[in-house]
Formats: sequence, C-alpha cells, structure tokens
Amino acid sequence: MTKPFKSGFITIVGRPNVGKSSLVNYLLGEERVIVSDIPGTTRDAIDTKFEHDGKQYIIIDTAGMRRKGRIEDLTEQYSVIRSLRAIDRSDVILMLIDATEGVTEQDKRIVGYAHEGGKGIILVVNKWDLIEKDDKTMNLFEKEIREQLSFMQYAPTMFISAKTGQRINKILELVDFVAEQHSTRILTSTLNELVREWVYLNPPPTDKGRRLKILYATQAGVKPPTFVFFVNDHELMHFSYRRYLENQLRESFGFEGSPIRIVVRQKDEKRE
Ligand SMILES: Nc1nc2c(ncn2[C@@H]2O[C@H](COP(=O)(O)OP(=O)(O)OP(=O)(O)O)[C@@H](O)[C@H]2O)c(=O)[nH]1
Ligand SMILES: [Mg+2]
Repeated sequence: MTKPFKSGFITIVGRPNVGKSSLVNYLLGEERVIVSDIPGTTRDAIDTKFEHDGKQYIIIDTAGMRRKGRIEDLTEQYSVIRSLRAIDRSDVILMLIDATEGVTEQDKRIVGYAHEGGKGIILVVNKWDLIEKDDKTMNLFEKEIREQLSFMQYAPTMFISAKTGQRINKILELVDFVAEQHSTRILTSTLNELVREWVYLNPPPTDKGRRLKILYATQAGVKPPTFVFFVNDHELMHFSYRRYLENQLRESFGFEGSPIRIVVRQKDEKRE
C-alpha cells in the first residue's frame, strides 16, 4: 500500500548565499538549479517535483531576500514577492541559517512571516562544515537560535552541510514528521477530557470576582492545528492562561515544528 500523499510542498528560504540552491541540488541528486558564490543568484522561485521513498514532493527554491531597506530595483522586489508567495503555498518551510553568521534580522523577518502564516517550520543550520567545533558547539548554537527566535520554540533544528551532504538524508524524514504534526487532528472527546483535567489542575484566576469558565473546546482545523475554546466571557481569558492551554496542548500532542492557534469564543450561558 502506498502511503497517503502528505508532505506536499516544501519551500526553502533564507538570505542570499546561505546555500538554498545547493541544498535543492543535493536533495535531487543532480545540478538542477544554479549555485554560485554571488549573492542573489536565484531570481525566481522555482518549483521542482520529485519522488523519494515512494512519496511525492514539490520543493521550491527561492531567491534570497535582502534587508527591506536595501531593495532598490523592481526585479528584486518581484523576487521577494515570489518568495513570500512560495511560503504561502507550502506546508513545510526549511529556514536556512548560515552557520558562519548565526540568526540575522532578515532571518527573523522571514521566519516570522512563515510563523504568522501558520506554516510547518524546520530551522536548518547550513555550512556546518565551516565551523570549528567540539562536543558543545551544536548545543550552544541551538541555544543561541532559541534565544533569537524565542517565538518559535516548537521548530526542530538540524545542522547540515549542503556541500558535503552531512545529515541531508535526514531532512525528508523530518519534513514528513513535521507535515504530519502540522495536520494532526485531535478527537473532540479526547480534547475535552484533557481540558477538564487542565482546568482542574490549574483553575483560571478570578478577575474582579469573576472566573473564566471553559465550556468546551474543539479543533476547528489543521495546517496549523486550530483550537476553539468556548468560554463564559472572552475578556476573562488572559494571556497567561492562553499560554498555559497552549503549553498543555503541546505537552499532550507535540505539534513539533508547527504553530498552533487558539481562538476564544464567548458562548452565552444561562445564569445558574
Ligand atoms: N562550505 C560550504 N559552502 C556552501 C554550503 N552550501 C552552499 N555553499 C556555497 O555557498 C555559495 C552559495 O550557494 P547557493 O546554493 O548558490 O546559495 P543560495 O542560497 O541559493 O543563494 P542565492 O540564490 O544567491 O540566494 C556557493 O558558493 C556554494 O558552493 C555548505 O554547506 N558549506
Ligand atoms: Mg539560489
């Protein structure tokens, strides 16, 4: 039996010269797109279909995006738009970070766009071959990334070399895993059982004598997983409690590499 087609669209993003096209070529096993050490080589977002392990993928190589203020010519503006549209069309984003430069402001902006768009995200540190390392280097680097991109603790990281091929064979496995997490559906009954438990363990604080009540919850969608909590009064849902619920959802279900959304709806209730 063939596995269901899940991992659809992958887009590779990152600043100019980080190695996006090199990675695409390595994954395809051929020199499909142009690689050069001149930043700005790729001008257009190029879609390539390929198969791996009986599964089909479409991978999009994008033009490296520069800092906003420096975008002068129209061709470049157009290629930025194409890169953003490529993100919109994909399920999983491979965000390439240059090991020799660390996370840049531009990286934060691109990854922020993918996060807001609810995309599956993997942080891929490329050019790992250029780093002088000992047994602590990877952990330190990872810690640094987590600090820089504090809003996306959920994204897994990988350390690769698109030049030597180091760990590239693991990328598609991780893409499949994140795509699965990104489209996970939780049974309403399971969800509500857990929500009751979470509220019991940590009841919402009162606000001017009134307490938030969660009446029930349901998953409204996937890609990204979106949860609707029906409550007695939406103004009583504070940021900290929302974060508590998000943490509990992640603890129970993982959703690795995927943002999750929480929507709060007020449900009018008869007075007791
Ligand atoms: N040492 C080393 N060099 C790399 C690696 N990946 C890419 N390069 C080199 O970095 C340069 C840029 O690679 P590209 O793949 O063209 O980079 P890109 O991100 O597609 O660049 P743009 O299309 O200009 O945005 C080339 O000279 C590559 O050979 C790597 O993992 N290690
Ligand atoms: Mg390129």
